[in-house]
Amino acid sequence: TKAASTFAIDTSVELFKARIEENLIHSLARDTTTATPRDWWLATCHALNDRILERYIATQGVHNDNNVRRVYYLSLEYLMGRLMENNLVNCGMFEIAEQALSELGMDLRDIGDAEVDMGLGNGGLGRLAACFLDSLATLDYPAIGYGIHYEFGLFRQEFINGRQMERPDNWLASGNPWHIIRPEYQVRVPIYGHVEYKNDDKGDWHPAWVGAKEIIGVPWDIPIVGYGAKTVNFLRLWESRASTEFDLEAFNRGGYTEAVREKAISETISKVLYPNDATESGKELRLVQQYFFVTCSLHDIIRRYKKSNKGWGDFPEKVAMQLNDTHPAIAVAELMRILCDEEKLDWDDAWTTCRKVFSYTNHTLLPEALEKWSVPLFEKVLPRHLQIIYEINRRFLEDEVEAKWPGDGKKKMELSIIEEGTPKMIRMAYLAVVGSHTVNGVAALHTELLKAHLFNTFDNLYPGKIQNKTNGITPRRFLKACNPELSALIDKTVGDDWPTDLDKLKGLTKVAGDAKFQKEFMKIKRDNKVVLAEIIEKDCGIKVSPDALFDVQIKRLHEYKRQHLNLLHILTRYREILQNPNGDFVPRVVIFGAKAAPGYVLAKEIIFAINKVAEKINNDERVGDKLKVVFLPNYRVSLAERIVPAADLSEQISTAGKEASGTGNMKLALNGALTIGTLDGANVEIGEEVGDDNIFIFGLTVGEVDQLRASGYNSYNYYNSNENLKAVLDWLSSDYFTPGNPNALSATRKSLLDGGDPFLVCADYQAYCDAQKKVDDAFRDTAKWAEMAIMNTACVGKFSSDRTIHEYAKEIWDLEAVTE
Ligand code: DL6
Repeated sequence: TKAASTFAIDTSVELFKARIEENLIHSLARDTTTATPRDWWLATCHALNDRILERYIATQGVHNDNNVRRVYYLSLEYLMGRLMENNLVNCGMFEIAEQALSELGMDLRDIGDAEVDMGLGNGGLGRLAACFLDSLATLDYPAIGYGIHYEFGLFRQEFINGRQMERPDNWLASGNPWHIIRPEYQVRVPIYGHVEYKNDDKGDWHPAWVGAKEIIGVPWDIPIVGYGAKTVNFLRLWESRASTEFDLEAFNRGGYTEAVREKAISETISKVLYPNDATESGKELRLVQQYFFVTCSLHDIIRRYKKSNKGWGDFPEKVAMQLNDTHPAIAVAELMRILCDEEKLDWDDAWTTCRKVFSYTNHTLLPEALEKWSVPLFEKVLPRHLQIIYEINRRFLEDEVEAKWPGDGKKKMELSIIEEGTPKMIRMAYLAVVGSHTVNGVAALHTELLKAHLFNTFDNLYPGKIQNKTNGITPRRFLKACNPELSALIDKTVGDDWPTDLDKLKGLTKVAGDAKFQKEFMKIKRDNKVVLAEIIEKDCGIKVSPDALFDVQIKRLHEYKRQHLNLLHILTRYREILQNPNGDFVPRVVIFGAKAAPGYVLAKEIIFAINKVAEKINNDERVGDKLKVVFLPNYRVSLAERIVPAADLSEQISTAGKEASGTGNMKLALNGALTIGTLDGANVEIGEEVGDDNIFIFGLTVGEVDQLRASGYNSYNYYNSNENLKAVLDWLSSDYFTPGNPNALSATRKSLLDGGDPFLVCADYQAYCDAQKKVDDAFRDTAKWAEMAIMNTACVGKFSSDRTIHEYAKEIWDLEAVTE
């Protein structure tokens, strides 16, 4: 076994400089006088990569030689963002690179802007996967992520006249220095076809999947560098290719274009990420994507297992697989197919194996986000898997459900993986629950609600199977790298080991009341606000004052997240300013970042409304600096890294019971923003950690939401009895914000009144406005605000993804760290 420590990371500025120059010439055919920022970025990445790949080889050597147990994270999404800065920080090379580039006349931050985000995810779920990879490598857990090498990631968002336009995200266009193609591990994937029964030598009949089309999966590997660069794991992403370059027959007939058509269809599979964060209703290509990456990954896992092991007995000893939501849940049926049809295990042994390796994370309670596939579609794409799912279901209902509730047909209907109806539907969440040994929610409240509602009967059937694993975020990217000044202040105050031991931040509580520390802390916040103000001016043409309160709501646009509640408060404040132009208002900049799913009409109308209201307010001289509204286009990880360090207030205002956890809430609190939020998702736990005095909680609780609904919610009652609410809603259907076009913004009002207000915006409106007044009062007292902000940074150590990953490793995966 090669000791991983044989390879040291470069530590000298001179050496690194030489590497950059060498790469400019030899990899990019440039010298220092002709290089563009993109060339400098690539040369720096290549220089760093040399070191990373040595560590990668060392880590994989140790893992393979010792035949270690690994966790495989199966996820359709990874929102990685940019990699250069993060890799430099994790390799301990950031200052060296900064110095080397500065001696070469370049600025590290500037060249870093040449890197296009790797945006292969929609939002929280994909970013969580990326944070988990960072923590797994940092904590030396043997882990491999599997997913799809989408040619186009999440769309680029532009605003034209205030409306969202989607543009393709061609993230590979300027080259990618991080991924390595591995054609030797390509996998052949059968799909479509039908099932026939074939006779074996002993006269027994066996199902055989025949007539399938074949596609090829080619893997690309991205090294994942842990903090300290001891361990380098990797993310393996599958690209789909045609199994034959051309249909030769068509080609010979002169049908050149037909011949190429087949190839193009196969390559469509990994072409584009579906841009919905919650739902994807029944699209065949989406099912094909799920199956494609699952079967490629399973075959790869099995190939690796067979290299070092004989038979199947040890498979559950060596392999743990985490299903990130139901998107990879087809893996349960696919592993059964491989074990029974290809490897000839009997059903019971295969099933025992399956249940020992899989575990499943649920990320949502929204009914429309719970994946179901219609049986006819499923049968067309995966005929053999449909049979297997029916058999899993039959045994589950006849053995387990019958044993627990004998003769109870209703329970069987309720728990069946197949939902009756026309057409019948396959409930993927149920398949995942039945096929896994453990199921988890992503925050304490979410897990409680899973057990009380969605999976209540499963919780009775399998007590203890459903666990909580509260989400976390990596403090390397979301504090150390994105907020270097604050990090340096923290190093100076509590020592520099907090990036891997975030509870160390607790030490800051001692200085939270100290005037000198408060001054330093708030000066850094202000400097970060200056940087963000420059971005706002550049991207939106709006000048904002860094002395105003920066009020931030950054997340996907969704009714349940209630950006429109924020809009109603903006309108309320605007009215107050107009009614009392000389009033003493706390200046505010309300900042939004959000993409709407392209087909989500109301979400796009809400974006339009915010942009139009912003335009009016920002140009109203009576308002001046008292209120500015900014919608930054194309919200993405790298933009979040600029917004988060500059935020004063974090908007976490979902309807209670709807946000599974949230992770933006954690990033903002860690960087000293105070939360205004409902008792939803992880807000509850953030409140417990920072204390009631350091958070602004408002609104209906889950219990109150249920009660209100049960008693017959009518938003008109609030509209008719609240003068301000009535005024701002009516304002939206006037032509005040869209002169000459009175109904241009009325979609929001309509959904809140005639549409029944499904997310109780009207019910929470007054409590929200009251809480915003408390925010103003707190912000006026600068020392008090500073103390509260410091307390937030100090008290959110729990939300390091290292804590989350340790819990998964211990309580779900039974995984040991490997350090040679
Ligand atoms: O667990 C990560 C993240 C949570 O923090 C968010 O609260 C939740 O909305 C999000 N869920 C999804 C839904 N996707 N599906 N299905 O992205 O997960």
